[in-house]
Order: sequence, then structure tokens, then C-alpha cells
Amino acid sequence: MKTRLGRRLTGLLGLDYPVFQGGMAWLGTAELAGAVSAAGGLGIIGAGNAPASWVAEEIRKVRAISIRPFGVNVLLVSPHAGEVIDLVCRERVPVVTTGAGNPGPHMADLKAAGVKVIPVVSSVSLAVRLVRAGADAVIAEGGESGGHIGETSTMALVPQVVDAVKVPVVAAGGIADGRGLAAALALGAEGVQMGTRFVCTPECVAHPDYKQAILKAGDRSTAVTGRSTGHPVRAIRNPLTREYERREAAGATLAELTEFGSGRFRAAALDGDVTHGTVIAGEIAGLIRSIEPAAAVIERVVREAEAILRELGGELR
Ligand code: TUI
Repeated sequence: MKTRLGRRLTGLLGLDYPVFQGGMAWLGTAELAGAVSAAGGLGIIGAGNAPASWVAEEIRKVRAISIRPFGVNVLLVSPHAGEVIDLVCRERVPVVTTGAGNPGPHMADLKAAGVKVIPVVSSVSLAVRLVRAGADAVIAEGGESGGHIGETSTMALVPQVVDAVKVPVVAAGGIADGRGLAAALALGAEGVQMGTRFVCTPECVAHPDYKQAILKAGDRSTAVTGRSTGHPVRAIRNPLTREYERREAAGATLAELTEFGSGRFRAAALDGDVTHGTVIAGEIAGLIRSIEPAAAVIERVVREAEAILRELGGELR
């Protein structure tokens, strides 16, 4: 059995706290990533579908906010993924996380540039393959997460990934407070990644109505659409998700559904169209009740987890 509360992750990356900010497209800008990194967590620029020129500017801005380690999340389905990878290698970005695909083909270039590679995985098999290919750690993301998700819940996925790989595991999906961090550590993870929690910060550029939709959410407020396309996405239930479900049930093709969904996340995130836009959020949205600065989120989550770990003490009988 591995040391449970190992400090390998924070040591590996030079962090004060084992807390990552999810690399969210549109929402993971330099302002949020810089604030999280300055507070001792890992702030992550979400490259999304943006060109390398945009990412370069965000890297410059993060470096102006904080000298601490930060990351760039590469969305592997983006048409610009290759040029973003080249950029992060040139810029010697400390950490790259990847989403929605297999970063295997880019691993050699990233490692040669000294970039730490931490892929998001939603299965044990991909975790094992990527660790063999050189991943420095993995983020095991359960289906509670917002956005594009896998099939397995965090509670079941994390310990199975922990047992299958020797590198540090970061738990993601369904975590927004110290209870979530303590639970992740109990499952054998060495840290957590939170997305939805960091959307509800003043540093996140999400439209105020997007943040309000998360604050108003309850435990059953999210829905998963797109299972029939092979690209399931979790978002807050609204007229858009209902119309998408209607079209999916009526047998719309992948091309039709892709066209219907196109541009909807940007519309929600930046324009505040929370009715006909995709308000991506995880199941834990119902737990989030206030806008709180990123540094305060990190400090509170860590303080709460430490109190729980002390209180639990280690005796069951
Ligand atoms: O990537 C995410 N969350 C996202 S990405 C996104 S935008 C998007 N648009 C269209 C299609 C797909 C995405 C919105 N939210 N989280 C990380 C994540 N990665 N979750 C699941 C995966 C994943 C899925 C399959 C990682 C690897 C994978 O393997 C594919 C393979 O080739 O084995």
C-alpha cells in the first residue's frame, strides 16, 4: 500500500497546496490561473479551441501575476492543439494537462522540453497507457464533473486508478470543499482538481448570470446530454439541454447535434445566455453558495480538510 497522504505531488510541482484549478475553456484565463497559482495551488490556462497566439498572451499575463508554477490545459480535439503544444514547449510552461483525448503522440516533445505532463483520464486503461508513455501524474476525472465526461464516478474511478499506476493521482469531479479534498486523500489521491468551485470567484471571467446559475443550482440541477454522440457533456439543466434531449431522443444525427450545440458554451460563459447556452457545471454546483476569491477558496478547502483529517484521527472502534 502506498503512503496515503504522500507529498509527492506538491513536491513534484512546487506547490504549497495540492489543489488544481480545472483548465476550463473560455473560463480558465490568466486572471483566474494567476490568482490560483499566486495562492499556492496550480492555476491552469484553458486553451480550449483558442489559437496559440491567444494562449501565448495568457501565459505572459500569468507570468506577470505570479512567479509560481502554472499549467496550460490542451484540449486535444482543438484544431489548434498541435501549435499550442509547440508553444508550451517553447515557453517551457511548467505543467500541461490534457483533455478529451489521448496525449500520447505529444508526450515525447513535451518531456524533451521539460514540461510535466498530467493528462486527464476517465478510465484505468488510459491512465495505465499514459503513465507507460511517461505521464508525470494523472488527473482521474469522474462523471460528476462538468463538461465532457467519462462513465465512471469519482468514488469508483480514483481508487482504481491509484491502484493501477505508481505516479501521483489527482481526483476531479464532485469536489468543492474540504470534505471533498479529505475524501479524495482517503481514496489514495494526492490532490484535487476543482472547476465549478473556481468559476464562482471574482477572478473568473464567467458572465455574472453564469455564476448565478451555479449559485442557484441544487443537487439535481445538472443533466448529461450527448450520450448518443459519444461525447456526453454535463451542464445545468435549462431550455437548451431540454431541446437537445428532445432532438437526441428523436434520432438527430451527430452532425445535426454538433451543429445545434456549436457556440453554445461561449454564449453562456461570456455573454451570459444561461437559457439557450450550455452552462457547463459539475454535480457539486448545488454545494456552492457564494462567490469567494480564489485564494480564499484554496485556504478554506485546505483548512477544512486538515480539520477533518485531525478529527477522524484513525480509530474506527
Ligand atoms: O475534457 C474535459 N472536459 C471538457 S472538454 C470540453 S469541449 C469538447 N467538445 C467536444 C468534444 C469533446 C470536448 C468540455 N469539457 N475533461 C477531461 C476529460 N477528458 N474528460 C474525459 C476525457 C477523456 C475522454 C476520452 C480523455 C481521454 C479520452 O480518451 C480517448 C482516447 O483516445 O483514448
